[in-house]
Amino acid sequence: MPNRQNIATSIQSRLNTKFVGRQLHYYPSLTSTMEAAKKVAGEEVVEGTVVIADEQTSGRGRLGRAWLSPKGSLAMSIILKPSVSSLPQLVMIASLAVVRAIRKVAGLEAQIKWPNDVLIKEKKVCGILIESEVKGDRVNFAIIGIGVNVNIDPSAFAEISPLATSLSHELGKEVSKAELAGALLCELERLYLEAQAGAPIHREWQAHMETLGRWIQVRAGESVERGKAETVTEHGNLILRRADGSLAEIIVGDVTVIKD
Ligand code: BT5
Repeated sequence: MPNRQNIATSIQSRLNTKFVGRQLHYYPSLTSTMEAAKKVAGEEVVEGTVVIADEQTSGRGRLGRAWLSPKGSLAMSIILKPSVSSLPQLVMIASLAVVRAIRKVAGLEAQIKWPNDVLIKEKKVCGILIESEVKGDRVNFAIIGIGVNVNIDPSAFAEISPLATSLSHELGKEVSKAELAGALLCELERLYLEAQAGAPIHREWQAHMETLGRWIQVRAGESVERGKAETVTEHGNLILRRADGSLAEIIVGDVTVIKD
């Protein structure tokens, strides 16, 4: 059984980053890497600090939903200090980094479901959660939470099995979590720096988005919009064409496909 030091070292030996993952806190088990990262972020913290756990006992999704992360999955949180204007790009950066890392390490093609899911063959392999603390026009910190089903058998978890997949399930063999984490952090830093320099990363994001061109319903609280998903804006908002031809710009919500 590798010890804490070995796993952190194994991930860090794969990094060619300037700052992401240079400080890395690894835990065999945590309630949620978001909580642990928030504690660290409240103190003096180096940008790019990463918290990784082998399993989470109370992993969380958006809007208080649960995220299942048994051993075999990858759960990590990355602390960043972006400008307020680049906050909306974090979900694009994270999901694109996941798509690139999955391709590189597992050789699998993944798609993005707006706004924060990564899918393989229409099933969820990764979820992303962004939490931030903003005071005025200053971001104290933003935390990107990424959960990837790496080496789990989705059929063993009734609550997610119809909608979820994992890399090992798709590939028929296990994938190195350290290799995936290393590749993911490298891609994430690259995209983050490119985005800060003004690169139009929404274009690559859009190219991987399976939601586009489909008739969908987007629910956000009480509000429901239906229409054909046409495009995304540079901030990652979804542009929907309603049946009457008018356009709606959606900032948040949960997507269900009505028809292709
Ligand atoms: C998400 O929320 O997809 C964001 C998940 C973020 C998880 C990471 S892990 C590291 C960090 N620490 C945390 O505590 N969280 C972050 P949402 O879009 O709300 O989707 C949640 C829904 O996905 C649940 O209601 C389930 O239906 C489904 N789900 C839960 N666990 C899953 C899993 N392992 N695989 C696929 N689907 C899952």
